[in-house]
Amino acid sequence: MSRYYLGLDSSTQSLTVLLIDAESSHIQAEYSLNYAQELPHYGVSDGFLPVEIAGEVHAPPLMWVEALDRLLLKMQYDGLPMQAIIAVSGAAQQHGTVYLNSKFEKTLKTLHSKTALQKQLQDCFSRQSSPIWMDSSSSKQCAEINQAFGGADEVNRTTGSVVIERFSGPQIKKFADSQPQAYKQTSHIMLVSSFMASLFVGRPVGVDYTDASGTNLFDIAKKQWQPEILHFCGEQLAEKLSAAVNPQSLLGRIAPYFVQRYGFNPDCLVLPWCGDNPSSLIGLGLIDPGMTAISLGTSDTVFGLLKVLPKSMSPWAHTFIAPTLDYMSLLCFKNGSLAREAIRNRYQLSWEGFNQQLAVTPPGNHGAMMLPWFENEIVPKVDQAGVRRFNLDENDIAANCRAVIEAQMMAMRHHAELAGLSPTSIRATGGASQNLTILQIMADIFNCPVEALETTNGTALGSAIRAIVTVEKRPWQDVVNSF
Ligand code: ADP
Ligand code: XUL
Repeated sequence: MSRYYLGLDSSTQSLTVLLIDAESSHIQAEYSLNYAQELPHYGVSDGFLPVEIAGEVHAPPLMWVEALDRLLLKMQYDGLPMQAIIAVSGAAQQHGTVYLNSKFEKTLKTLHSKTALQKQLQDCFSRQSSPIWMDSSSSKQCAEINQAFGGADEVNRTTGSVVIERFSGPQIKKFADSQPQAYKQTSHIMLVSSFMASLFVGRPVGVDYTDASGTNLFDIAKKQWQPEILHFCGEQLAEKLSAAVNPQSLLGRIAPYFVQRYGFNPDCLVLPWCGDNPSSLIGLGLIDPGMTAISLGTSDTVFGLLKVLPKSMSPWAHTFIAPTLDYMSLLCFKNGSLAREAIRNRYQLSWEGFNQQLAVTPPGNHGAMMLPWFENEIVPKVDQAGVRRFNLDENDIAANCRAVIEAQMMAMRHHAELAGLSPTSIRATGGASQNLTILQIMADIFNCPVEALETTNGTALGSAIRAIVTVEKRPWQDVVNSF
């Protein structure tokens, strides 16, 4: 008999939902809603509002709520077995913060099933828009936190990351400092993940450990908020955030709103939501150290599981708590596909032509090297963009094509090792992972096997897997392998 689980992914540009059958280990249904296309009345493009003040990137939280209602309606309309869903879980874009007033708790408790969720919640926000992970406007607060807590290395050791603009702590401090009145009227501060989980369970819930580790406010060794940093970032912040929750716990049963409106079973269980990167760690099956994901997207990211915290924390990596309650390390390289494209375009090549150039140069490129920093780089921090060539003639097309790829792969390997990751097998995703010539260079430089995965929904799948593991008390290995 089928055992259904729902996994959601509230990402920057869209909401995705997967209906999974744990019995057959199949994805039964998949829906996705793009905010810009399907909810144009919120005025977002690419998932965020037009940027009015440099560095401030916000999104309207009601849009995420309406997207949820719309997707569930589609599922019900298509006759999916809502009544048979055992548990619901999800993951969301990390770091973004949602600010709610005192009406929120009561409204959630008394939701009417005849009125759309976003209509009932519209008066519940003490801040109408949410700063998201693309916001880089909190440099002042980052400097203040660093100064108060012994500098970047010290905060990194405790919270898993150096203080960084997009993380929730500096963002909350910026709101508390610049809009003290509105901050005072805020009863609950949530991350996108805990906000979405609260809707499902019909009461405000705390941030889960995985997403709490993307705030600069959480002690990742003790798995609890760091009280001094909380106090420094905002008055009564501990109360506004409430205690962090274990991602493998059950929050309770689904709110009556979803039972009456969409036909969920009143016994359907709700789990906490995670950060999207920790969730895709599971969705990609990376539950053993050594298994590493490399996503070759607009930017390149490298992440993998850590069983223990590294002795010295890399200043470039983010260390998060994983859904398995191990740790994970994540590195984000800004010069990814755009750097590869810049070289390809410089010599007017197609990807096929680019690959032919790679094929005529040997590994090691006769010692020719490039530092391909077309834009300011995050890992390592480079504030003066510019391509640096060593022993490399700009007119040598083949050597330049190989140099950009070898440079990226060597940087990824080097920084992965500094972050405590020792890749023994790599799962490659993202647009450029369809390029097998590039993946061969990755395999050569990391000296390990590389598999290309087709994973548009690894994040939502990771959440459904976490729900199955938690509810059915099955080993991670067993559930992950079955998918
Ligand atoms: P996003 O980060 O927006 O999700 P994607 O993972 O979709 O990005 O990757 C998009 C990128 O993939 C494009 O910028 C393009 O450079 C790259 N790409 C697509 N096809 C190839 C290819 N055959 N070889 C190398 N790169 C490719
Ligand atoms: C990770 C990060 C992004 C967001 C959006 O630190 O900022 O990957 O989670 O997906």
